Amino acid sequence: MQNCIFCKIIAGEIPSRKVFEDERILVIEDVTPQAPLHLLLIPKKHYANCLDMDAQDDEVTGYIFRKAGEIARLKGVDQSGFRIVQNNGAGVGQSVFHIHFHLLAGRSFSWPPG
Ligand code: DGP
Repeated sequence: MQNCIFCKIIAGEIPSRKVFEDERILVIEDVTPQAPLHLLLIPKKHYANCLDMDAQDDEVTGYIFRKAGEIARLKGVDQSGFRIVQNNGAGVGQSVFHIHFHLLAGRSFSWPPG
């Protein structure tokens, strides 16, 4: 999608620090990390957020969660714990309207989230 920063990163038009990539998803380091480990798991297909998904998108979200677990293990945060966050709407902090999942780890986290 034109003017989507994550589509441009996926297309290689904007550089990123890549952690994993395959035909379905891209995993990169967040440019403004909020924890010692802060990754973004991004489906390559553009949709804004949960509100924009249809049935054919069901599979990729399960895939992302499984990959998040694999990456957490590889990064050594599986035992200490990690948080997955996905914002839907500007009112709760979504700033990039191409769905993505934050994987955060490496510090203590409070609940409820702020
Ligand atoms: P959200 O607020 O949930 O939409 O998260 C968007 C995240 O994307 C935010 O943590 C900052 C990150 N981000 C924005 N622009 C870029 C970029 O150009 N490169 C990378 N790696 N991350 C970006």
